[in-house]
Amino acid sequence: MGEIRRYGNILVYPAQGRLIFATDFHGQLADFRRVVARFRKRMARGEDLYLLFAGDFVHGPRSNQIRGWLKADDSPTILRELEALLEEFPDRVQSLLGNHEHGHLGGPKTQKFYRGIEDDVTALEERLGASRTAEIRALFSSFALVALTPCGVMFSHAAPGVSEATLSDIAAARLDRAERPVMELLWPRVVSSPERLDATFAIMKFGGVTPRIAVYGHDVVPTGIDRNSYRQVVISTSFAIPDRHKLLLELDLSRQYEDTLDFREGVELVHLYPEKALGRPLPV
Ligand SMILES: [Mn+2]
Repeated sequence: MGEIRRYGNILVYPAQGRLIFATDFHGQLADFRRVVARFRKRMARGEDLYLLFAGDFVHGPRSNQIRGWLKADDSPTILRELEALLEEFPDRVQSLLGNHEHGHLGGPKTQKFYRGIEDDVTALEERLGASRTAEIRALFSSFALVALTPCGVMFSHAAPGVSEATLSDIAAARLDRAERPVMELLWPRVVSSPERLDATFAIMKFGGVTPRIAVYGHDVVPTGIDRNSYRQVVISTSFAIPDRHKLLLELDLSRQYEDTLDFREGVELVHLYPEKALGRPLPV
């Protein structure tokens, strides 16, 4: 079996096994548990499996914002269960930093739910108390910024519109500040031009592999996936979309993906709630 190598803020996956990618829970506990249950079940069967999150576990709706697909904010429970999962599977479960976690380390304090009141970071830290806040800051400090795979796919929290940084700048970037390469990986909703994407992929070349596809979360795609590009794709696993559209990406790390058309429904694109999406359960 292979193993993940880590160079500062960069994770590099092996060319074998399967990788499940899920992102952007924003305190939606049932979705998080569903992903974890799937992972545990398959690990118990002895699969060579990895689970990669792309951050934004925290900050959910205020009580008066709960309606429709927005469930109560269970961020504190998600973080507890995430810590337990990371402890149980240190070589198999990883997370990238989201902009909402970055706010707890020194990045901009997000105002997704607490706009006009305070901010999401302060609200959660008050809820957690001082000692627990210190623990979750330590947890977030351990997150990576980018995950690279030999199959041609790179992962980040947001659209990776990196401009001038080198790979070693990104590997060494401090997470407790709002430095440019960090902000360029945590905030854009799309890479704005083909040239910018080419430049990012060139920067992310590692071990002879230049990424061909960027996969990220951050934005909310109501249908679970934004397929507007062959080279970059948003996956929505949880927050603010109907259960029937909640989506995981699952890759075979031993193969090569040339463009997003290689992501097939039911193979790479896996419904979180297949029984709601397809009217029947999938085998796993
Ligand atoms: Mn985000």
